[in-house]
Amino acid sequence: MRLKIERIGRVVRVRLHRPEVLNALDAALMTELVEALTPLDADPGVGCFVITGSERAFAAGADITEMSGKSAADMLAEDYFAGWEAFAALRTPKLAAVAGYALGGGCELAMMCDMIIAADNAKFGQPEITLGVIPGIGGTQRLTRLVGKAKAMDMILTGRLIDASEAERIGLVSRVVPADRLADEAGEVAEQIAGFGKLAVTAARDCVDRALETGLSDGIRYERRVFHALFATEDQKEGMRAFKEKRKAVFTGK
Ligand code: CO8
Repeated sequence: MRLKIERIGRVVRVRLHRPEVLNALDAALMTELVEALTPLDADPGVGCFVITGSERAFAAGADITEMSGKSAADMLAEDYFAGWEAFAALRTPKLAAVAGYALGGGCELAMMCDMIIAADNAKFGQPEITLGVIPGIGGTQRLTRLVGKAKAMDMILTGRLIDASEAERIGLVSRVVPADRLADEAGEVAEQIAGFGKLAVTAARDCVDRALETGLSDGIRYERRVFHALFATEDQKEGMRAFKEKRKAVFTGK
């Protein structure tokens, strides 16, 4: 087993567990992750995923040992790592809680999540250029959209690692916390998100993601239609009624 999965209420915490290789991401880990999370994604009782690693490494990249012997024909025939798209497409919010190394595919995995919370010892990087290749699980595309061309080129062309405070400054991560607070902070944020109505949460992340793919006026029109549609939900009625009654809303995801 390459994963340790624990469900606490509406939050599912997934710990990558290949300590002997700093959680290097191989095809088996990818398959295990997608197979474990797909049914949970469809479960209305699950409101947030937390993806995490060890204190030393979130993930030190794609598994170089597994990749090194492959030919271009192998890569094409297997469509190597296409399964990560299924992870990115999960609709339940995904929080990456990153301590230690998040390099190459590890940084890309964190960027596939909706938010990254970093421990103060976290290090992010896209060092693929040092191996004679380039990021291949979305790094050239997501990093550029998240932090802009200047920093993306700097990281991808030099392979330089950045620390947590630089990652926060350039907008790659949402929050930085002391390493011994990481699990608690991620758990609290996940619980908060999972406590809101799943329809509204799903709609909100869908609209934010749309901003990375579309022009402003199309994006605003899209947002407005989604906003209108949420008025068909019980959660909207409950949320606004609870506000007027000065009590905490109880969302049902309907
Ligand atoms: N793959 C396989 N094994 C790894 C990896 C990895 N990515 N990273 C570390 N390991 C192994 C090491 O080989 C070592 O094993 P052993 O004890 O048997 O020698 C063990 O983990 C511990 O690592 P180190 O001894 O190197 O630990 P250090 O603390 O000295 O260094 C580092 C930690 C800096 C993280 C170092 O291990 C390192 O540089 N790792 C590689 C980082 C890297 O280059 N990552 C990018 C990989 S390429 C990638 O992600 C491309 C994704 C695109 C694929 C798309 C396909 C379509």
